[in-house]
Formats: sequence, structure tokens, C-alpha cells
Amino acid sequence: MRTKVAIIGAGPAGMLLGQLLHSYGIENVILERQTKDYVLSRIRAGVLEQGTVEMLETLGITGRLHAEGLVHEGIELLFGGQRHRVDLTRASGGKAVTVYGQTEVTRDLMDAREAAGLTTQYLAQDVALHDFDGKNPRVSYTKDGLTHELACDFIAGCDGFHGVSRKVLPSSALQTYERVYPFGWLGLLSDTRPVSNELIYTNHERGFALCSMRSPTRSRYYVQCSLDEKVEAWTDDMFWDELRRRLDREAAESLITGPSLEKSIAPLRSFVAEPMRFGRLFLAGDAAHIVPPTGAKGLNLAASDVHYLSHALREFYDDKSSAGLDHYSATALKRVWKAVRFSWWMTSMTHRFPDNDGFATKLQQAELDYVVRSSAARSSLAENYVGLPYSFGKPADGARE
Ligand code: FAS
Ligand code: PHB
Repeated sequence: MRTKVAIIGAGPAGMLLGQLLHSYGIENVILERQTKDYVLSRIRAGVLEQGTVEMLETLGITGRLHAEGLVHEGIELLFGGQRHRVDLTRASGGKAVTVYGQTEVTRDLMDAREAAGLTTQYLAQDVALHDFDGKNPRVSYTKDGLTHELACDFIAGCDGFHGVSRKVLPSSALQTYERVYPFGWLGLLSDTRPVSNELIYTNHERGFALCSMRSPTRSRYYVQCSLDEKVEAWTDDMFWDELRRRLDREAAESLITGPSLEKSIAPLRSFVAEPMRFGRLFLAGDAAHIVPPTGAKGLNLAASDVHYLSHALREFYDDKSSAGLDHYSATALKRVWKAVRFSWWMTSMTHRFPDNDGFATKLQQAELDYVVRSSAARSSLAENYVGLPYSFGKPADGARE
């Protein structure tokens, strides 16, 4: 079997890349080790940057997103028992975010891919990359007990943090940067009316909490927890009691509770692997970088990488130019690191660090107070939260996107 671009992973990065390449007339095949239902069962991101929505709009697949997604023009910061609204739209020059779950984005992309009759091999096991730094890259995998080989021009490693793509690179070829946070997020999904119309990020002495949602009738909540917590030890009632303790009186009293549809603990880390290109292999999304979800950037960074990579591949096939491919890593990383910084900053400002001394706590309070009182600080938070322009990815040397 042969294709132009072999994509490993049917998460948001792989599915979005596959659809964009198809829209450019560039043939591609996706290899996914799980089933479609398993991929859709993972509860992850909830907030889309405007740039991500616009990319999906170019594919003509945003009917459900615009019907069911919730446009949010602000978020609230809760600290010292007071809620402070940050008007994202006013502070970012008119931009907003859309609350629409990653599961739904992936479902829309999967439906579009099936409707176009494109090939996605689910349950593709033992995926292995060959000659990715040579002239005949190819990917082998086993399915239904048979070994298959997919010859291609390029391989897109969209297989997430635990995938094979980054791991096949010689350690001498990669420089990695990492910060592991000393806490996790215990998340709960429930079919209950959200406690607020907008997201509430809380800095409380007991720890961070986040009130989010998926729809007017489905809520998504998180509380910071220690790394040795086990989700089995948390009953729903324990979760609701802990969340209430971290909210202001009004929110605590109006919180609607109900049975959890999903409950899980996610560890938090910042991680970047450089470069994001090695020969004919290009990394995109969590395969190359991880951010703490505090800044709502993970899914949106996957879209950002795919924006640059899809344009570069289109330039290669249409204009016979490899300039975009040659600058992909530098261009993508320029924007990745700004999102890594923002996600680290939002996490540092809102979470309780076990080794925080009085000085660190005072700094947090000063940071929060400055953000809610300074229009300059609010604008900085807002332009990062709604998503920096993709042109921010342009390297200083003016390389093309
Ligand atoms: P993904 O991990 O989504 O997809 C990779 C795909 O590759 C998977 O389907 C996997 O099965 C497949 N794969 C892996 N190895 C393979 C192999 N060897 N062969 C074939 N296929 C293989 N981001 C936010 O913005 N907000 C959040 O609240 C948030 N919460 C999160 C909670 C959790 C528990 C996790 C793990 C992540 C969370 N994220 C959040 C980040 C998340 O949304 C990612 O950024 C997003 O899924 C990135 O998409 P992909 O790069 O496509 O990677
Ligand atoms: C979510 O709804 O899952 C969500 C929203 C915003 C974040 C993180 C997670 O910063």
C-alpha cells in the first residue's frame, strides 16, 4: 500500500491534519492503535481558540459546533472569596473562545473522514517507522493478525505523548525540556446545570479548582489533588464537598450536584521535544509537547502545529517548495513555547504548591490582584487565552509559515 502522508494517531492532531490534507487534495492514511469508540471515550479538552474554530470552518464541518458550542467572551478568577470577571473579548480586541468538547471535535472530524471515504486503520498494532530519515519512508503495522506496510512520502507523528513517533528518534537528535508539577487534577463530568455561565478558575488555600462545562446541561469540574491520590478513593459526594469548599458562597450554594458520568485524575507536566522534524518524520500535538490544562492550550496547540504542517505539505506538493517543511519545526516551536509559558504562568498563579512559603503565596496574591486591576495585564491574559495569531509562529528570520 502507498500514500503521500502516513499519519499515526486518530486524535485531534491526526484527524485534523488528515482532513486538511484531503481538502488540499493530498492523499493520506491514518493508523490508530485503539478503536474509534475508545478514542471518543476519552474526556479531555473543552475550550477551542478562535483560530482552531476557523480552521474547522475551512473544512465545512462546524454545523454542530455552531449549533451546540458555547461562545464565551470572558472567564472569572476567584481568589480571596471574590470573583473577578476578565472580559476576554474586550481585552483581546474582539476575540472569543468556544466551549465545545474535544470528543465532539474528534467525532465531527471522524464523521467527515468517513463521509469522504478516507482510510483510517483502527486497531493498527505494533506500528513501526522505517527509513524516516531516508528517501523511502514507510510504516509497518499488524492488524487482524497480518503485517502490513504503508509506503509514503512523509510520516506525521500525531500519536500523543506515549506514542512511538518521538521515541524512534535517536536521543542525540532530540533536546527535551520538562517541568513536572507536584499535583494533579481530579476531574468529574456530570449531567448537571453548570454553576456559572462562564468558566471559574479558583485559587483557594485548599487548592485550585475549575468550573467548566460541555453544554447548558453538562458540567465539567476539576479540583487540584496530590499526586498520590487514587480516583477510586473519591466518592462523588467527597468531590462535591471539596469543590464547594473551594468556591465563593454564592457558587457553593447554587452548585447543582449529580452522579458522575466520568471521574479521572490527570497528572500535570510541561514538556517540549525539539526539533519537531527529523528527515521525513514530522511531530505534531502531544507527540511533541505537553502543557498543564490550566491555559486550555493542549488541544489548541495540536491544531496550531497542524496549521503549519498542512500549509507546508501543501506548498511542497503544489509549489514544489520545501521551504515550509524546512521551517516547520522553528515556526511551530515559536508558538508552542508561548503557549507553554502561558500555561505555566496560569498554573503558577492559581495552584497551591506544596513547598510554597509565605513569600510565594504573597507573590501569587500580587499576581492575581495585578491581573484583575490592570488593563495591560488583562490584555496579556486575554490575548494568550483566546489564542495568539499563528503569525506569532514566524521565526525572527522571517521564515515563511
Ligand atoms: P492524543 O493523545 O489526543 O491522540 C494521540 C492518538 O494516537 C491516540 O488516539 C492514541 O491512541 C494514538 N496512538 C498512540 N500511540 C500509538 C501507536 N503506537 N500507534 C498508533 N496510534 C497510537 N487539553 C486541554 O486543552 N484542556 C484539557 O482540559 C485537557 N485535559 C486533558 C486530560 C487528560 C487526561 C489528558 C491526557 C490530556 C488533556 N488535555 C487537555 C490535552 C489533550 O487534549 C491533548 O492536548 C490532545 O489530546 C492532543 O491531541 P493529539 O496530539 O492528537 O494527541
Ligand atoms: C475543560 O472544560 O475540560 C477545561 C476548560 C478549561 C481549561 C481546562 C479544561 O483550562
